[in-house]
Amino acid sequence: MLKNFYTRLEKMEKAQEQLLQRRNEMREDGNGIIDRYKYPVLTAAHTPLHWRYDLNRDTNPWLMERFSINAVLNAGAIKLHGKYLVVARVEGADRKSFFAVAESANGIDNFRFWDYPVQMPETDVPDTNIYDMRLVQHEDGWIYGLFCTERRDPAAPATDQSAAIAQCGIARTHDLRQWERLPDLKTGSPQQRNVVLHPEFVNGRYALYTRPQDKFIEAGKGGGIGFGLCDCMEEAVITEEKVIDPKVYHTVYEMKNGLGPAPIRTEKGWLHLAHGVRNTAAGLRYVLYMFMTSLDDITRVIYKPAGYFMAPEGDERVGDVSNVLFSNGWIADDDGTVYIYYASSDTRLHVAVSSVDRLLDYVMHTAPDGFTSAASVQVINRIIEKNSTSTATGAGRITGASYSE
Ligand code: M1P
Repeated sequence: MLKNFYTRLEKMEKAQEQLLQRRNEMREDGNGIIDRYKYPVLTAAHTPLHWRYDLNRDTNPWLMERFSINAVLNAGAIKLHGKYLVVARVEGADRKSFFAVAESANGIDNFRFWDYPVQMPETDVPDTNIYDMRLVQHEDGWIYGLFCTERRDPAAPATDQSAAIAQCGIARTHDLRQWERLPDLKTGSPQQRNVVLHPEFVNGRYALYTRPQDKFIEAGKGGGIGFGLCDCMEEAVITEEKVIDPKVYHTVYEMKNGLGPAPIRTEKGWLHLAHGVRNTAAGLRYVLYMFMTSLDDITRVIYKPAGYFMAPEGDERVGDVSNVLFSNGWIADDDGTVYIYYASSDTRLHVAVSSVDRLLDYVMHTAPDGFTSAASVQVINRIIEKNSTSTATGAGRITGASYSE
């Protein structure tokens, strides 16, 4: 038994080290807008063995897993002191999520969790479950982490053990190690998820993107991306919430949507990444889409390409909650590279890479949704027309068969 303990432990350590040291490779099938990487950057298997196993052979002679990790997903992201850091949502086999920081030197591979997960301080009403942190380096000097705090609905009868209330939890830090918990955000909405702090003051006030919702899953009369201002973060209250990006019939955000990470400031406007949800016969489908808001009025959407920016592909399609892509973290590097951290099917975390220039080109030069099939065909026809008249290299290549009498 003793021999077996050490042999297995050695094997497990070796296998994990190989996983952590594996170089990631850019896939070669990019669409010009983004490049995906071959391997997920974080999975349950990346979590430290010393979180999951009691490594003392006297108290754990079978080398049993004492705490199982189910998934590593939706991560906030930030670059600090030259390191690419993600605050991942780690979910145990007990279904509870918590936050844990993992760091990498290049943003695409060799992510390693810090020794301890984040011990998030509580408010007076303890959180049952916390998840999906948006990290924001605010111009007030703090790094804020806004996340979803979920608790059982106190009004639900004992027969209903699934009714929950989601609200926005707020914490701040300077180093991702020591966190100061602030009171939860107060808004008029019975449910609030996907709340994001804008990195700059707006008229001296804190600006937040919200997602008002009537029920825990169903948006009801809410469901768009909202916006509101508050005077301070120590007692954050939004009295007026305005929807700036509503859900719309027969789009990829027909059922609900929510902002992803905090927007990136560019010289043309604020770049936003969001998720849109629609219902299908196979259940909800979550995809990512982008839009841009004006620098003068951050509530005004000035560009919004039709449809999705990224949707689940290949292995990404399957997991605990299949057919889901979700992103709440990206990093715009000094050289213009943008690292997009996205989770697939609520199971694992990936990275895709683009640049501010490419994203601006995508957002500003991709046709907006025409909301009808006929409008979509017109967009294609305009592209074909351009290709048949253009003399630029690479164009004028219309080789398909055409109908003639
Ligand atoms: O399961 C998909 C996602 O569902 C929720 O997102 P939303 O609030 O937009 O419905 C969140 O629980 C999210 O964590 C999860 O990935």
